[in-house]
Amino acid sequence: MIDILLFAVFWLIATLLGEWGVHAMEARGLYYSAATSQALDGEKAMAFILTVLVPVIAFIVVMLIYTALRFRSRRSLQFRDNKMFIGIWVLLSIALNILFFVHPSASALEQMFNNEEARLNRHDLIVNVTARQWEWIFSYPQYGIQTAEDSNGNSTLYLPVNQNVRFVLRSYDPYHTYDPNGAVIHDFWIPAFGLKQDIIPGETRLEYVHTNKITSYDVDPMVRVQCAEVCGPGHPFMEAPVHVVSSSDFLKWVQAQRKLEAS
Ligand SMILES: [Cu+2]
Repeated sequence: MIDILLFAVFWLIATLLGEWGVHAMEARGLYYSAATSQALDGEKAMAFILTVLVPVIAFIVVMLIYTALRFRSRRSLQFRDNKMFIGIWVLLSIALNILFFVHPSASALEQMFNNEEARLNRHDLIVNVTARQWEWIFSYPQYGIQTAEDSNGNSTLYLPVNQNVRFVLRSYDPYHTYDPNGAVIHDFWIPAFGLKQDIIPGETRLEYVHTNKITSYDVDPMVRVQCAEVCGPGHPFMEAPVHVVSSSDFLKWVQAQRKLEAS
């Protein structure tokens, strides 16, 4: 009896410490500071799973340490034949898995699809993304920008804040000397956007985000486009900085890009 009480006390302490740690991490952004509403949904889902799992992990770790120290002798208590303990353990594991499948996985996906349908309209910013070995090409058909580049000629992605953005993703190589269609699979990944999508040659894929924070690669390395599918020797360098700016700064950038392309 005293063992169960002691174990309960240790389990409670470990759980409280773990929950405190999860919430401290969550307050600082779990892995990245989310820059789109989709990334925020993902972060919330991750925080929910961690919150539920902390007592389970604490139970296992405390149980391992406690039993190893307390029941070292040969005349130890054995749980091996305790059918009720095994039954409860297996049933709880199945229940937890079903819970996570329904919430947050399926519920968050449904919410994302609903948000997307509700928000999509003809005022969305369209960005055509072309992946080639080994470079990203961003064009803005609504603004007549063919290739968004900085003054050094490197691809950059500029987006206004609080804006619905539709990415049209293609793998194609307009600069290829003999076969523009001889493309390979790439993967469009912006960590801070909670967005990752394979780009298959011959296919056009769409992705949608709603930007909700002014940020850029200059302050956070997670705010960048990174190829996430090994696509040849240049793969690790296939990245481009992202800038989420105010709408007036975005229009200024559009003007500057047009001048750059006209020159
Ligand atoms: Cu690639």
